Amino acid sequence: MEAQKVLYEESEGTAVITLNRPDRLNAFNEELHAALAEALERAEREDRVRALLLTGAGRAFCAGQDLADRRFPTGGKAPDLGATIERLYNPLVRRIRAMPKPVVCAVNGVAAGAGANIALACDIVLAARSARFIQAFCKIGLVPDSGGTFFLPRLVGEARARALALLGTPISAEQAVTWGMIWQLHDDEALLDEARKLCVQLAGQPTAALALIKQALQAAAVNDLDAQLDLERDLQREAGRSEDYREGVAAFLEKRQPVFKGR
Ligand code: T3D
Repeated sequence: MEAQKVLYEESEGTAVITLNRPDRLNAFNEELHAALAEALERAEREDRVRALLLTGAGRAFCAGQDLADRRFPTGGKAPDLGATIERLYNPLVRRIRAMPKPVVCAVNGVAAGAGANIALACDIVLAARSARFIQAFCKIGLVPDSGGTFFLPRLVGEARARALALLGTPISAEQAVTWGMIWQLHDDEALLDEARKLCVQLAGQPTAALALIKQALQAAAVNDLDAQLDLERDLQREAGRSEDYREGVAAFLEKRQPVFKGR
């Protein structure tokens, strides 16, 4: 029987989604894209899921597009990569960014090309000490996609983003933390446990408010201060009407732990 391209498991309010083509370093082919889209849709739909954890099977997180599917005969017609970006990669990045639940990425090994940028699209990124991030596109004559040209300069600054994109130099997990590109690094053996713990923590938080926080931060990338202040007002109005806010204030005043329901 053929192995599933994405593994899906739920526990303690977390959906663990594992890219599962380890022999190809979890490179994306059509099947992996389809399975990942389905897993993300499922995690979004299930009310009991309040945080998502994305990781890879084997020694890599993801090596980007499967280049074996991009072989074209000498003199043959070039593939329309714009079409695959439009149909597969852009919807994936948009889905992660718009996910109304926190998405944690545990980068368990090398993350190259679209694999690196999909990790950076997640809300909180942890990496194994042995992980590397590579903007591999320039090595094969392509442009960083999956939001790389958007996320990178915002995360690490223009100078570093330009060098990373133009040179394709691998960045260690340690360097990525030092530059503020990712949140934390952990020893390889500890990474998944730490990522699961983080997800359990997030799943116990007022997750409806976390969705609004994601919305505000996403909008801040394009808004001016006035527009952002207006948006904060509107989102705070919405948050203030939630059951979780009521519970949060009550628990604080009663000096007890809150029990949030994500509503
Ligand atoms: O096409 C479109 O639709 C547009 C969208 C593009 C998005 C993109 O992501 S473009 C960028 C594609 N990715 C790359 O260019 C990265 C290619 N891979 C590498 O540079 C290296 O493999 C790594 C740096 C990721 C890891 O290096 P290393 O030395 O640890 O492993 P390796 O020996 O190179 O790879 C192990 C195997 O995985 C090897 O196969 P083999 O020899 O054991 O049969 C290698 O060919 C295979 N592999 C790795 N990456 C890919 C891949 N096979 C197909 N596609 C890959 N991307």
